[in-house]
Amino acid sequence: MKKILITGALGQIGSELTMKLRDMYGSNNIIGSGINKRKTEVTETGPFEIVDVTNAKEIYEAAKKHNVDWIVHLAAILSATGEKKPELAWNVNMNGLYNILEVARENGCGVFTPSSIAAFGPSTPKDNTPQDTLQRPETMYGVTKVAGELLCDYYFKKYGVDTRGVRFPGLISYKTLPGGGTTDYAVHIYYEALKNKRYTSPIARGTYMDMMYMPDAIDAIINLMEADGAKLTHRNAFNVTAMSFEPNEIYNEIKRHIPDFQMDYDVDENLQKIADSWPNSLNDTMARDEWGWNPKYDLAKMTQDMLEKLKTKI
Ligand code: VAH
Repeated sequence: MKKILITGALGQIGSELTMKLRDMYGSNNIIGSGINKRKTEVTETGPFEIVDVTNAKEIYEAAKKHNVDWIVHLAAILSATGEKKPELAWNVNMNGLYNILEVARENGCGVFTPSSIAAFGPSTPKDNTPQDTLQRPETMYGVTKVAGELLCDYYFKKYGVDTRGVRFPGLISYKTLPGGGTTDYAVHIYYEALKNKRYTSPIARGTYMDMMYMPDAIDAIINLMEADGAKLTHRNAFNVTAMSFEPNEIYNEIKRHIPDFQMDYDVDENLQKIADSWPNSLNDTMARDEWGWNPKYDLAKMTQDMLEKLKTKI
């Protein structure tokens, strides 16, 4: 039976992944952790540890106490916050990952940690971006993601640590708000459409970015972790995507459900500079071929579900 330690378990991905894995493997086998603790279903339905990933001892003690065989490492500083606080982003994203990999090496654990479309930069082919291509990101977040991919591959090749990851696009969900991302607009627009029937987009019309609904992201993590490692040619990290859209397209899809919804633009130049440096659309053929990646939600199906679920939440 898998015993899994999840860092960043109170975050946008962690809060949903922890509950899904507890349903699958039993609550006591899924240990949530975070830099602090607040009362949520994650802290109340199974083991939870206070872990600051920049403190190797805290990671080691949590991994040893629960005798885990996998670490899902989600704690990170995202792109927009990373540009405001680059030193913090380097410390959490790089030193935190190094600590996780060292604990995994010493304890024989596997490690899943996500990369991002942010691992690509302005010189990367923008459309149908290949799995193996130029990666020269110009954000601190992107630098930590490329370096993180290389570090995870190093630990696999040099020490045999079973490291796996995916390059996530923008993730959209209704349970836990994202924090500090460039793609957060694609979550906030749903809340504002329901609450105020108005939204001002910080991202310019025509700015395409890859996106994915959280249920598909959770399936990607679980399916890659469950995949037969012997059949993986790539490891860190797989391109995965479900859709690519620009603000006017998500606005029009929401408008199909809320006809008097209005949107205007007040472009945030810092966010726009980051968004412009990322691909328009990824090629995720390798993930489909090597471990059966197959997303279920497109923009229409996601919008239907997001609005339905948020109506009961707001
Ligand atoms: C961010 N949501 O905006 C994250 C993600 C692809 C973007 O890495 O920073």
